[in-house]
Amino acid sequence: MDREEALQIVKQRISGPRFDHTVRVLKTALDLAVQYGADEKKTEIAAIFHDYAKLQPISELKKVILEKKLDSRLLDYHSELWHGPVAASIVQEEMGVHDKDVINAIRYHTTGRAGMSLLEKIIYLADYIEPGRQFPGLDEVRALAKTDLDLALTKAIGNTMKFLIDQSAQIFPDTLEAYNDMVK
Ligand code: DGI
Ligand code: FE
Ligand code: FE
Ligand code: FE
Repeated sequence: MDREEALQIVKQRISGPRFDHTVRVLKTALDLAVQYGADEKKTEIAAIFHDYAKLQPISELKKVILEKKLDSRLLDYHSELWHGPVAASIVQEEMGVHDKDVINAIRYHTTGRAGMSLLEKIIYLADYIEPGRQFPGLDEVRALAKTDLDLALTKAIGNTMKFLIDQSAQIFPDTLEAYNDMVK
């Protein structure tokens, strides 16, 4: 599947601001891929599809998690975490994308996990620093991304955890494990 075809498929499901976000993530991820030596074709497909399930109703996301036997722990955590694993499942089964690394980059783009691949790191970080985002500490992460991918990712995951703790929100185990693995 080429870039234009993938963008057309995604645009049918997530138009408007969410599609614009996807295009910015694509651009940001490709810049990171060039800089850090990741496969550009894989980066393209992962970035374009990462939020494919973002606008699906929670009830539909839940249905896919149950039917496709995705990580059942997700159901005990915030529904915000469900769209990555569901998108990964749909992209694998319906779009014929079978590259494990691409599928994992989509699946773990919200939480991260221990032992992230270069592509997984790039998609997580591109989603966090794309130019349309603005939250505290973002300029520091953007600057770090230009020189040190791992340091930037560590900051991004740490900032996300601080944000969750400030709201007394639950932290999904993969998020914590990603952080612990990065600072090890
Ligand atoms: O889909 P996007 O908005 O582009 O971004 P995303 O998929 O990274 O989702 C970001 C949201 O996910 C943000 O509000 C923080 C939240 N999040 C990330 N890790 C966790 C989490 N929320 C909970 N409750 N627990 C987590 O571990
Ligand atoms: Fe997302
Ligand atoms: Fe993210
Ligand atoms: Fe996103």
